[in-house]
Order: sequence, then structure tokens, then C-alpha cells
Amino acid sequence: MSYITARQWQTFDSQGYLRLGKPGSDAMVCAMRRRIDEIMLGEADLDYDRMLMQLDSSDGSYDAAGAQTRGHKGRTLNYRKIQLLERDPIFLEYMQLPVFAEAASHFYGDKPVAAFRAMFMNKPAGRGTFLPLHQDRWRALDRDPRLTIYTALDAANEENGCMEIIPGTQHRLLNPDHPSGFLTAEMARDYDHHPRRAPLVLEAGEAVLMHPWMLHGSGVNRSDRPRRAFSVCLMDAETMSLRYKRLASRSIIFGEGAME
Ligand SMILES: O=C(O)CCC(=O)C(=O)O
Repeated sequence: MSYITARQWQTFDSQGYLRLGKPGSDAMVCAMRRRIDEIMLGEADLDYDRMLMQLDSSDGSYDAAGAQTRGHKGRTLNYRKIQLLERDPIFLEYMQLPVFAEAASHFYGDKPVAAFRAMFMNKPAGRGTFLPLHQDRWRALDRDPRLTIYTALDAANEENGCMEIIPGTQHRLLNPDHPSGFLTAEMARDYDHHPRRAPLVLEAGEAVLMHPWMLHGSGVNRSDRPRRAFSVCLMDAETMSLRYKRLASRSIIFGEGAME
């Protein structure tokens, strides 16, 4: 059985993203929401010293967000980002759904596929960190990951800081000199007013496949509810970190040696 049709892949190729509907059950999405809150509150049974955790910005600006380092940083729901969630069984189970295996094999065939920055992205209620439009691109990798899976854990709209995207911008790397795909100030000004810029309004549990180079960013949360999301980049497991001269990730999600 095939989950994603050839026509849907054409949409992905031309737009840079594809809406998948709700691949996980309501119970699964609810379990991820509960789990991430437990992790933030320091109540989860996992090795916090291995998790990358970043507190939300105090004033909404990107530069004022906390340091992105290992370890718990206090019992609060005001985290911006938490990475290495493939180490959590609930998030791992979600990432390994058959529809995502099929999506991964579309790009990587039957080669093992690893998770790169399996992360929680949060806009806590009434706050959040502005994220400028950018492409996801890591110069420190010896090859580019080709797929991101983005899942809304809460309904996301303009009021609570949903992602904004510019479909069709995935064909070209805009600022190849930047280590992680951010735009120059001049480019950012131009793209801010791009006619195809649009909010990616999602229901809770909705997942989107994204080309990592499609321009995306997000604002702050003006509502009294959190806007939680889970985003994982899937890459060829042989991808090397040029900085550390070793595999970029040992977290194999699909194929030989996959985590259980
Ligand atoms: O959730 C967001 O606001 C942004 C997420 C993002 O940049 C990503 O998943 O690459």
C-alpha cells in the first residue's frame, strides 16, 4: 500500500511542501503533548544531561533566546527548543510511522536514514521567539538532508505564531555562505514582502513534509495557549559532520540498525 501518490510528490517538488493530514492517532498526538510538558517540567524519566534544551527569549527577539546547551534549565513550560527527541520512545514511535518510512525511502531508497535535530519547537502561551525567514541548511554537513517532517502538536494559526512559508523557494540556496541557511539582512527585507508568503495554518496532529530549503519562519504567540510543534529532519545515515569528522547522527530511524 502506498501512502503518498505520485501527484502529491509533484506538489512537494513544485511547492516545497506537502500536507499529509493527520498520520498519528489523536491518542499519539496527545501523548506527545503530555510527554513534552513532562520533559519541560523535569518530570520525564530520561537522561536530561544528553538533551539539548533552550529557554524561550525574554523579549521575543531571536538574539535574546537562551543558550542551546545540554541539560534541564528549570521547571517551566517556557522552553523554545528541545532536541534529541529520538531518544524518547513516544516521539520515536511517531517518527517511525510507516508513512514517514515511505517518505524517507522516496529520497534515500533503502539506505539507512538517520534523524537530524528531532526537535520540539515551542511558542509558549503569550510569548515566543521571533524566528526570521530562513532555509534549513547546514554547511557543516557533507551532504544536504532532503526532508523535514513538521507536525503541529497544537492547532497553529497566525495568532499563536504558526510557521510562515514561501512556497517555491526551495530550488536554490539563497545565502550559501551562512552556516545554517539564514538570509542576509537585505534578502530578509525583500522576502518579507514576497507575494507568496503565507501562514501555514495547521490543525493539531497535522503533519507537513517540507523541503529543508523552502523559506520558513515564525512570529510570536499572542494567544493564551501554547503552540507546540515537533520537527525532524531525515537524512542519509552516512552524512558526515565536517566539523567533528564523524557521522552527523547515530540515531538511525529507518533501515539497518534502526533504533527501537
Ligand atoms: O515551528 C517553528 O516555528 C519553526 C520550525 C522550523 O524552523 C523548522 O522546523 O525547521
